[in-house]
This record gives sequence, structure tokens and C-alpha cells, in this order.
Amino acid sequence: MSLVKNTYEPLTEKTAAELAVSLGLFPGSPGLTTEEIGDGNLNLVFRIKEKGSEKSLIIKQALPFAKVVGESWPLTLKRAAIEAEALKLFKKLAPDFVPEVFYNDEELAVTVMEDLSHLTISRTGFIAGQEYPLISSHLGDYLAKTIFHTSDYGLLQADKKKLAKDFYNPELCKITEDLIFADPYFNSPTNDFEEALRADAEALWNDSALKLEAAQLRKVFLNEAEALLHGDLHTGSIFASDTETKVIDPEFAFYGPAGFDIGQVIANLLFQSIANPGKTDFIDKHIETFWEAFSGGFTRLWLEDNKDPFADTEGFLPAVLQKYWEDAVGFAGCELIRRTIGLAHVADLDGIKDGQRRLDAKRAALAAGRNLILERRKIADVKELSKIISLVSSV
Ligand code: SR1
Ligand code: MG
Repeated sequence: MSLVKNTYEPLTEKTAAELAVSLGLFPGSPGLTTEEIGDGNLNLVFRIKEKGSEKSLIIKQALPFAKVVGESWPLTLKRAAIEAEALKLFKKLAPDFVPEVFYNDEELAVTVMEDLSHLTISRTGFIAGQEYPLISSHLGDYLAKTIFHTSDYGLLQADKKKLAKDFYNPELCKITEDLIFADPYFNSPTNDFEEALRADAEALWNDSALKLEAAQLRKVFLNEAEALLHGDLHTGSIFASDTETKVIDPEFAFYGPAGFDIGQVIANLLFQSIANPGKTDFIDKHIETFWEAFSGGFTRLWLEDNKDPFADTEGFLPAVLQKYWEDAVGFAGCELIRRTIGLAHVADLDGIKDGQRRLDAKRAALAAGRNLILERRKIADVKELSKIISLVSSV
């Protein structure tokens, strides 16, 4: 491969193994086995194992186009460096919940990192019936730390401005701006839905009250640099077991509104309760624990370590948390809608084999999304959020 020239070309199983050897990552190894395991929308992922030992690692490489669509959709390779730098920073801030990066090369768009194959992608695990008893408190803790320590409350002004510049990520933000905050609300060619949902999609495109609120949420996403976000924190970006949780894939990282990461977690848990009405209480509990862990952790950090001159002002912390919650509820609504009729779907819904049940679940996701967007200012807590979901799910 062209590692010597240090110019980009997509890795193969053979050249990925050669790269690992050339980096000295398997000294004296009797031999390696390599497998391409990437099942996401955008990248190549190789697992490299040493024969006869437990040693293994992951080499991830960005492709210059969106794999989910094909070469007609070019995509910057810079995202690999953004992802590697975000992983390194998030590892410092929330070490228990982030894999270790061993090496990265911006030119080759390659990141070498810890192999997490003892864990399962949590979307796959949830669909298979795993309960992941600690995932929600872990994610709350992870977001309390990453959001607080990259916000104006946890950082000095110049440090925050520098980080915001380092994580300038316009190309990946544009994907989110289009796929989450525009296309699903219009008859856009990127939308993708079963024909039976056409009338539901058209109703949404003609829903001016919904569009006005979606426009407001889009404006928040475009303009509010509150904290360094993961930017794509769905359950496919989270590895889990009963005891461990690791957040991967922050290639969409950028300075944005804190509620976006929070809302992505909430929406992707909600897909499980929408797809499985029998699971609703259990998912509600997860969302409640998640928000308690986030708000509790954020509050502790605020009281210990706040750099803002108004930190002690009565009412300021509750107002900040209220803003995060309200945005999160609205952003969760946008995620429910886009994963149902937009370009990128979720297996929680698409995987429902029975056609009528699948359509019912998708209609419930659209109705829930609409309600969360429209009612976000009135939804006071997780209990009210759950009520809204159970109303649309029982229709
Ligand atoms: C073209 S990328 C489609 C989706 O995959 C990523 O994981 C993001 O969620 C993006 O919206
Ligand atoms: Mg991803």
C-alpha cells in the first residue's frame, strides 16, 4: 500500500494488516487475521487480530464518499481527524465511556483504536432483547462531563473559542442540517419511505405549524455553540454490555446546542418503546435515569467548578437545564421524524417484520415526533414525555 508515500487510498484487509505491522502494533507476531466489519453509513472498519492470542485492534478509515449512498455523494476525509481528536478529548473528560485511540493519520484518514468486540452495538442488543441496566446512567454521566467541561461554564473563554475552531466541521454539520433539519419537511429526493406512508409524509410537508417549529430548532442547531457535541449520538454509536458503555464514532463532532446530543439519546431509546409497546415502562425508566444522571452530574460539576461570573445567581442553573431539556425534547422529535421518512433509517422500526405493525410503529414515530416538536415548551419532565409517547403508540 501507499503508506510510504503517505497518500490516501482505501485500505483492503491486506493493506490494513500491513499498516498495523508497519506501525509496530504487533511486534513479533506469528501472524494476523483481518476482517472488514463496517456496517455504518460512511466508513471502512477493520478488526485485526493476532493469531493465537487475545490481542486485537480496530483500524477505521473514512471513505471519500457516503457509503450509504455511493460515490455520487462526496464526503470530506477531514472527518477522520475530527473523530480521532474528539475521541481523544472525550476520553480525557469521560474516560470510562470512550475507547482509546492508539494512532491516527490525517492524510490516510485512518484511526487505530481499541477493539470493543467484547461489547455489542446497543441498537442491535436492544432489538435482541438486552436490557443494559447501566447504559442510561452511563450515558447521562458521559454527557454531563463532556458537555459541562466544553461549555462556557467549564472552560475559560479563550480555551472554548479555540476548541470551537478546532472542531469546525461544516461538511458533516451540513449532512445533519439537511437530513434532520430540512429534507423530511419537504418533498426532497433524499427522503425514503414505504409507499403506504406517502399520505403521512405529505401531511407533514403541509403542516405549517410543525414546519415553523422545525425551523426554530434548525436555527438553534445552526447557531448555538454551547458545547462540543458528539453530533451523532444514536444507539448505533454506542457499544454496551450489562456493565460497560462506550461511545464511538464522533465524526460529526462540532460546537452546537447541548440538547442535540441529549435529544438523540432520548429519541433512539424511544424507538424501542415505539417498536415494542410491551417495553414502554422499561424504556421510560431508562430515559428517566438518563436525564437524572445527566442533570445530577451536570449540577455537581456546576457547583464544584463553574467559571461563569453568574454561576451562583439563583435560578441560573435551573434555567440552563430547562433550556437543555426543552431543546432535547424538540431535537428528539426531529430525530423520530427523520429516521422514519428521511434518508437514514433505524433497524428498530425497519426490522419489524409484520407489515401492519411496522406501519403502525412508523406512524406512531411520526406522531410522537410531531408532538415533541410542537409541545416541547410544555413537556415538563420525563413522565409527561412518556404520556405523549403512550398516547400516540396506543392509537
Ligand atoms: C449520509 S450519512 C446518514 C446518516 O448516517 C450518520 O450516522 C448520520 O446519522 C447521518 O445523518
Ligand atoms: Mg456514525
